Amino acid sequence: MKIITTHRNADFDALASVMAVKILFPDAIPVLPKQVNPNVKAFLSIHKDVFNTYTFKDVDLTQVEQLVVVDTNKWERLEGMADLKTRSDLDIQLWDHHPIRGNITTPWKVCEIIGATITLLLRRIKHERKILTPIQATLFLLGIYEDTGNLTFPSTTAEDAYAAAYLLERKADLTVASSFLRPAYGEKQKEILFNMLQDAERLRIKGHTISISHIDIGGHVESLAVVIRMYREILNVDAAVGIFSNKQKNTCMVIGRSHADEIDIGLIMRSLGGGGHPGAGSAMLKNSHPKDVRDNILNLIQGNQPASVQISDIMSFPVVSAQTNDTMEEVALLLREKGCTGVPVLENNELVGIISRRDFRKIKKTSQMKSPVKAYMSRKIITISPGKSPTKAAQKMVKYDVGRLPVVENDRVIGIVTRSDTMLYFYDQLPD
Ligand SMILES: [Mn+2]
Repeated sequence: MKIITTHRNADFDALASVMAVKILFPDAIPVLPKQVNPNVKAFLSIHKDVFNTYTFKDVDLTQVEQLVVVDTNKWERLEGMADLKTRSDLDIQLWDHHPIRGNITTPWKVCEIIGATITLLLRRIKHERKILTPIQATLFLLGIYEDTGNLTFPSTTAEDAYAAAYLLERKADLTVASSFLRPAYGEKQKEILFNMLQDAERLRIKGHTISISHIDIGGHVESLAVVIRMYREILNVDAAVGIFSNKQKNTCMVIGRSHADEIDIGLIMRSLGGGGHPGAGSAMLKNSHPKDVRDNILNLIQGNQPASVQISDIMSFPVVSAQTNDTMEEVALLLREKGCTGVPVLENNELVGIISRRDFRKIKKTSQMKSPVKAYMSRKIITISPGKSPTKAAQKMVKYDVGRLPVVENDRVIGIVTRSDTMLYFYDQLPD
């Protein structure tokens, strides 16, 4: 007899992987732990007839010759399989995507670090040209989406995304899938937000409003970043920090968000050993008392110098510029030669406009290329000073819908910062 099993509190990746093995080995018996996570339970209650499963009590373990384990590599995470652990004649197959090696040892394994175990199984299913029903495709898609946070977790690989595309081709139903995926903001998150709002501490530091709350969550809760975002919005403060302690483990998860340039959350979180970018970040602290964590954060905000990285660090200079009487032809050459998409236009060293590639669309006849740049340039000049932060530059670009900001100091253009400069800065700041 051949059985397939997975970890306790089976999630969609676990159930999907069990069912995928069943497609590869139709005579194998799927054995699920009694405890499965609530969404999987809801899914199974509707799909019971399609996905027939058993518990370890339904099978005579002494008859088992082959054991296929999916989505875990640890004996202690299986239910009712202890007797098999010591059987030397047992043939074990392992399919898993966890980076930390466990104690289920077998030469027959497919273990790779990838977004979801089901992706590894789909590789085999595709190779063997097995046919999937839309319902199977839907379950497998749920496995990928749940384990990769809808393909957003850093652990997601290109192969996970290709596998998702393959399942959509096989008619996976997105309406069904999304109704079973855990909503980012559920009952638990609502309760935490409500408690945080009730005892939110509201402070004013260096002209900015800041709210900070501590709450003991006693375990792992997902989507806390969503809770903090709502918390900041509801309290309408410049920056918000949540300290989520776990008394049993003696840990504190700190998550922050900021809309103020002068409060760089990423910088603060890096000081605490975490990471992030100026607008959002988090840190995990061990053996810290929430009260000390709070004091520490407030100290960091107090002493937080203006943004650590300033526009002067990311701007380009010297500035390539055009003069108002230059012809459009000359400017076109200049842009091509310097590889820029736009330049400031000066008159007597004073900034009077901006000309960009887009402005060339206004030209209808070739003769117009002889016209001076001042006829086509944009006179809407949005500038920034060198001491401001990249966040501020990004905000201005979005607000005024411009792709470049001349950097002005004492009425002189000393540099230029473009959309791609600010984007590069933010991409560098993303945590691994
Ligand atoms: Mn998994």
